[in-house]
Amino acid sequence: MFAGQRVLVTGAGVTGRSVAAALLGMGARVTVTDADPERLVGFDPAVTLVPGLAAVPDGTDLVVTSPGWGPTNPLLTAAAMAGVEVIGDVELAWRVARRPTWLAVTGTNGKTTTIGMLEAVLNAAGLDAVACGNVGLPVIDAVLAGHRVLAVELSSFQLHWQSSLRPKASVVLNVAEDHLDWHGSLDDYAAAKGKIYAGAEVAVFNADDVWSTLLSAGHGDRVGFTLDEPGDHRFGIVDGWLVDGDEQLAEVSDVPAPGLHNVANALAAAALARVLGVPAEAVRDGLRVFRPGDHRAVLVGEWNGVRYVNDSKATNPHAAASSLGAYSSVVWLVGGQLKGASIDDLVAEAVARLRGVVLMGADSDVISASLARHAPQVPTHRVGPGDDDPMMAAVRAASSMARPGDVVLLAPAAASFDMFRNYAKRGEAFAAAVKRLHGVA
Ligand code: UMA
Repeated sequence: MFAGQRVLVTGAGVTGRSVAAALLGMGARVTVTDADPERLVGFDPAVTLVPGLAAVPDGTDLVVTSPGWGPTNPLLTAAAMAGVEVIGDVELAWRVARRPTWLAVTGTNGKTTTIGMLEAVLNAAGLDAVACGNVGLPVIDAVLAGHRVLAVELSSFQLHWQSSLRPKASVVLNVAEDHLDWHGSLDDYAAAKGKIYAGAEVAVFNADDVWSTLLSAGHGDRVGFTLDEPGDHRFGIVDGWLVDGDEQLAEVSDVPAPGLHNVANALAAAALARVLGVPAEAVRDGLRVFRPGDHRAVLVGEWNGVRYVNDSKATNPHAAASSLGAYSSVVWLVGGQLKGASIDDLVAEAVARLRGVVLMGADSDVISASLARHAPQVPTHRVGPGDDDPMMAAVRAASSMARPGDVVLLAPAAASFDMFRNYAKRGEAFAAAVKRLHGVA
């Protein structure tokens, strides 16, 4: 399909590497560019590597972009102006093979947890299914590996760059402010998310989320889930059971992750899996074996009656709200890059739970102003930009505020890139600082 075509791959990260290798394997003539020359190493010698490419090379047939490249990137707009098609890695994977069954998940929060649950449930039913996409394994790799079912996590970036995807079933878990710096507005962000429903045979929607309900309207066979009794919808909770209509699937206590939002994620995973006829026992068994990923509400340890919880994956206010909602008395470590999102509602909602707040990172001024407006009585500590071990300083300050029974919670409500390589590194720094403070390892 791509033999002899000249394809420009933008980005030499996780996606670009897989895409370049796949295209080369299909006989394409591949050029890769990246703003960071140090990323252009370790490629097959047949790939042309050009750091910081400013113009699309003559004769280029197609551009395949990595998801992090925004729509206003000058190279991508130049390609579009020159009439060269620009697609993302997910679109490429879809064009390469439609044979596997695609079950697709997006949403501001809970995507990775839901995908993990879905993969576990499908595997418990004996299906050859793999979690891929934004979760870390590029979709093209999952496609070329020949898996029968793809549990695909799609980010709004990936959805923006795809156009013809037709999943067997799709879900938007929820929509709240995030990535506004990339998309420009909440409407554009939500519209990108909504593209997951275009052409889906079954549109699973969260009846408790307005955006999910709206975006799914008019698409495929609609299947709703709710944290209430199902009522008009198929999936819900009755007497502590996750149900599909009259059939009991699993007990709420089978969901191995804290908080009601994770029960909603489990319902979404069950609804998608049931589209493939998975039996109730497999839903229960899959949920029981699933383990939430690192940095998602992970208990680091308990000292002097204070629990230390790492939820570094809470990279936007909506995720942090769910995280804070799981505990009654919290010393909250917050801060980083808000990406244009407002934090006011979160602070106003959380105020009754806050023993104290420790602030760090780029948008500390914005968060501090919000705390002054909505939680002036809550003690706060700000970690200065000049501190040479900011996470240790933050943990030490949080620990001195905490009382027995409290949770010291890293739920930053913001991206990590101002201070760390990614949210995983931030979470690791937190766990290491907590352990060092208590003389462990
Ligand atoms: N780059 C440029 N110019 C740009 C932007 C980036 O040259 O304008 C280069 C960078 O120097 C880097 C490369 O592009 O070398 C990075 O590309 P990328 O940002 O698309 O990242 P990948 O390494 O390809 O990883 C991507 C996803 N990252 C993003 O969408 C930002 C990963 O999701 C995903 O796991 C991976 O593809 C496999 O599908 C991460 C993420 O943070 C976990 N996702 C966001 C989220 O979940 O909130 C959307």
